[in-house]
Amino acid sequence: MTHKFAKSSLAVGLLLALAACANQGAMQTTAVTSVAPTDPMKVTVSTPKLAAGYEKVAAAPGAKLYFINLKNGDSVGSPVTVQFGLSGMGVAPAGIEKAGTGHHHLLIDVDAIDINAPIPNSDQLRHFGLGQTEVTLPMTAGKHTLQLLLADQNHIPHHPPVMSERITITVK
Ligand SMILES: [Cu+2]
Repeated sequence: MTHKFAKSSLAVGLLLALAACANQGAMQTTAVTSVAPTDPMKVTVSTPKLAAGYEKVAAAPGAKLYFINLKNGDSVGSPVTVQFGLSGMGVAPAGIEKAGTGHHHLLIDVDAIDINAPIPNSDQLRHFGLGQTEVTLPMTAGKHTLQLLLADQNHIPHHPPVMSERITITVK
């Protein structure tokens, strides 16, 4: 009986400790979400077909693109590792036509984009045509916006577009 009592008071103690941790976690989360969200990028209205008649690849319903290791308001050192998360669709290299797939693009400090055209290729619009799902980049100090955009075998965004949230990070 005594033994049983000791066991249950230990369990209560553990529960209290867990509750205290959970509370602390909630308070920290509140502090982080007080960072103002980054203004969304200006995006053209997606059309199922391009002017030239090209039929866009359909996005899977509910597909989500997101940053695995970064969130809005993070401060990081250079080089910056960015991990690309995708759920509901698959990754395929550029040039490979397969339903429900695409490859990643990382948009750095991009304020506007035409999603009814192939994504241009530049230091600000980086293609991961081999099917890569992360990159480590040297970045200049200061604030930068990052956003992910999925595109098909021809670098044309899906319909509707599969985009991540746009986030701002500070590079120390
Ligand atoms: Cu591309």
